[in-house]
Amino acid sequence: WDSVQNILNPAITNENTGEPWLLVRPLHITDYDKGYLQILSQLTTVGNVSKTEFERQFWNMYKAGGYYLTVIEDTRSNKIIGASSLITEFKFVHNCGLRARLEDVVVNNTYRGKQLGKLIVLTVSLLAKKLGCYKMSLDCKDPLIPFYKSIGYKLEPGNANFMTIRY
Ligand code: 16G
Repeated sequence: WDSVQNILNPAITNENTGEPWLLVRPLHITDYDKGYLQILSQLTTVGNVSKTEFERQFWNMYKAGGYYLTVIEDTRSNKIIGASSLITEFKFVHNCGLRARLEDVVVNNTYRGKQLGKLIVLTVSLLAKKLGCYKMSLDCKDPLIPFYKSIGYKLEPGNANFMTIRY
């Protein structure tokens, strides 16, 4: 996580938010107590995840490598108020390239309208670029398409199909 901090630090200053009490930083294992999962539950089903399960999964991600989970903390309340994840994958294609996925982007609904979504997505997008990823992709609900378009993501003609199989 230190290396992530080093990459992020020049680009992310508190001035970016215009509200110096808002801090953009990597997820920390103690963020279970700062409401990280409550924030994610504004995006989708989280389920009943105990602190032990959270910590085990945190270390699974740490050991696997390639997970850059980023949060915004309101340091006045010590609560996580936004999140965004960059996940990287090694590939053989694109000259043994590195591919990035944007996942689990959410900003607490009481903090919306402050461009924090943009800030946190641009943060991890910049990180993906610095890591040398050849592309970053995401899937989202239809109403969010204009938001992602506004920060440079494009629907790829003939290649914009998102398919899933659920288990
Ligand atoms: C959105 C999210 C994805 C998240 C999913 C949850 C972004 C860019 N995309 O697609 O990361 O995991 O919603 O929905 O944040 P699900 O529970 O239906 O998979």
